[in-house]
Amino acid sequence: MSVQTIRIDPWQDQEPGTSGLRKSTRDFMRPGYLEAFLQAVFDEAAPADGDALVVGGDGRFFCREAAETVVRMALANGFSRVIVGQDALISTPAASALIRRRGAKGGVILSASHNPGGPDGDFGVKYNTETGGPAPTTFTAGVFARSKALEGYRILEATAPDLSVIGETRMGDGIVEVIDPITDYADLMETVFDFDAIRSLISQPGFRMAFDAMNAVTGPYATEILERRLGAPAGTVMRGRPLPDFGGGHPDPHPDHTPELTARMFGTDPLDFAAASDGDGDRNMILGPVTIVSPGDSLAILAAHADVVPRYRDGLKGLARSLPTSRAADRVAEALGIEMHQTPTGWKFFTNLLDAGRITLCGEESFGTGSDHVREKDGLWAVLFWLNVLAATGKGVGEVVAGHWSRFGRDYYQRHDYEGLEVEPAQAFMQGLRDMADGAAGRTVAGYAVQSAEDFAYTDPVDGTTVTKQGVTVHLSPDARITWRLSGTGSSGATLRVYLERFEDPAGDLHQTPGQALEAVAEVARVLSDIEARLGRTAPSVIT
Ligand code: G16
Repeated sequence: MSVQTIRIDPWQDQEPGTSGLRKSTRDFMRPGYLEAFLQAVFDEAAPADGDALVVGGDGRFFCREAAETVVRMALANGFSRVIVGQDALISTPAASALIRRRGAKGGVILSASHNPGGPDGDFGVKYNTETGGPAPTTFTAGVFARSKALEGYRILEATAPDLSVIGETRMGDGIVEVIDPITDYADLMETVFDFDAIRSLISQPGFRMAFDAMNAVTGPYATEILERRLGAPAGTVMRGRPLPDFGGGHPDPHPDHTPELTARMFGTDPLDFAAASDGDGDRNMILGPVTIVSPGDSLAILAAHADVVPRYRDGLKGLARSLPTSRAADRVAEALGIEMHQTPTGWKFFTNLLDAGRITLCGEESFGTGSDHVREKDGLWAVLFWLNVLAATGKGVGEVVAGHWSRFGRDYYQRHDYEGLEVEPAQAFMQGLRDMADGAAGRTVAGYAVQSAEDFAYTDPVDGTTVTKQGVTVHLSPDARITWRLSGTGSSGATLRVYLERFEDPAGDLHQTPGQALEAVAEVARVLSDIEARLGRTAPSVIT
C-alpha cells in the first residue's frame, strides 16, 4: 500500500478560529481543501512511531467521507493507529475522554458544532492534543503558517475500511480500529455522578423530564445513559437519531431551536426538567418549568452544589470562566475561598488550568460547562450534574435558581448579536472601541459612570503565553459591565457580540426580566459604541 504525495497550491484562508477551522460544507468539499488543512495539522503535530489518533464527528453531511480521508492521511503521515468512532460518530467530550484514556497523540473532530449542517450548511475540523483539549493558540498559529506554504499532501493509496463495522483492520504499516463511541463515555459518567440518587429521582411518581438531542450526536449517548442506565421512560430523548442535516434544524441549544421542548416547558403543564445539547454534544441548555437557566448562573449554581456529586465531594480547586461570561461564578469562588480565573473566549484557554490542577469547574456564556473529567465542555455531563443536584436537594430547577440568587445576588445577563456584518467595518468598529476605551473613564451615560475600560489581554498563568485583543470591556458604577468582541466561529462575514450584565444584590429586585433589568446598560452600550453611526445597526439580530 503506497503513500501518494499530491501536489497542490496552498490555500491562504485556513486560519483556525475560536474552535478549529469552520467553513461552508462546499468550501470543505473543494478538491484538496480538507486535505491541505489536515496536512498542515499533521505536520505541526509531527507524530512518531507508535502514536495513535482519535477520529470522529457529529454525523453531519460529509463527516463519513472526511473521516475516511483523515484515516488515509493519518496513516500516511506517521500515525501507527487510528481509533475511529463507529459510523464516524463521536461527541466532542467523548473524543476528549478517549484521547486521554487511550494515551493518544491527539484527535481530529469533524464538526461545526452548533452551526447548521448539510451541503448548504457548515463543516469544521478541530484538532485536540494529547491532553484531550483543543489545540492551543501556539499550535493553531503553526498550522495556519504551514497551510499558507504547503506544496502537497500525503495520503495512502487505498480505500479506508468500512467505518460501520467495529473491529481492527491493518492498513499500510498501521491499524485502523473502529470502536463503540458510547460505552466508555457512559461508564465515565457513572464514575462522576451518583447514579443511584438520579435513578430514584427519575423513578419518582410524577417526575417528568425530556432531553432534545436535535438529531445530532448526543442522541445515542443520551438514550444509553438516561433511558437505559437511569431508567427514564422511552421517548425521554427527543430527536435522538443523528441525521446528516440534523433533520433540517439548527443544532444550537437555544429555546428558538428547540420548539417542541420549549413549548412543553412554557405551556400550561410543564415538565420538571428539560435539557438540550448541540451538534457535537459539548453545549447544554437547562430548562425548568417556565425557566431557562442562564449559562453563567448554571456554572455558579453547579459550583455551589458540587459537594453533592461524588467526584467533587472533597472540594473544588478553583473555577474559571471566559471574559464575557457573567461574574456569578466569581461570587461562589469567593465564598468557597478558591481561585477564580478569567480567560479569553475558547475552551482551549481552560486546558492548562485544568492540567495544572488550578481549577475543577469552568464555563462560558455560550452554553458550555465542564470540569477536569475531560478537557472539553460537556453537554450531557451538565445535564447529569443538574439531575444530581435536583436529586440531592429535593428541589425543583426554579427553586434552586431562586435560592442561589437570594444567597449570592443575581447577575442579570444578556448577549446581543449583530450578525451578517462585513469583516473590515467590523474590525474597524472594534478598533474604534479600543480608542473609546482609552478615554472612557469618568464619562456618565444613562445613570452609569464608567469606572475603567480595557482591551482584554491574557497571560496564561501556567505557560506564560500571552494573547491580546480578546474583547473590549467597560466597567460601570453601579456594578455593571459591557464587553464587545467579534465571534470566531462563523463561516463567513463577521458577527459582533455585545455582552451586558448588571449585579443585583440579594436584597434587591431579583425577579425582573433580563431585558428590563438591562435596559439602561444596553443604552450605555449603544451610546459608548456609537453603533448606529458606525455600523448602521439599530437593533441586534439575536438576543440570548
Ligand atoms: C466554541 C468554543 C467556545 C466559545 C464558542 C463561541 O464553542 O469552543 O469556547 O465560547 O465557540 O465562540 P464565539 O463567540 O467566538 O463564536 P463550540 O460549541 O461552537 O465549539
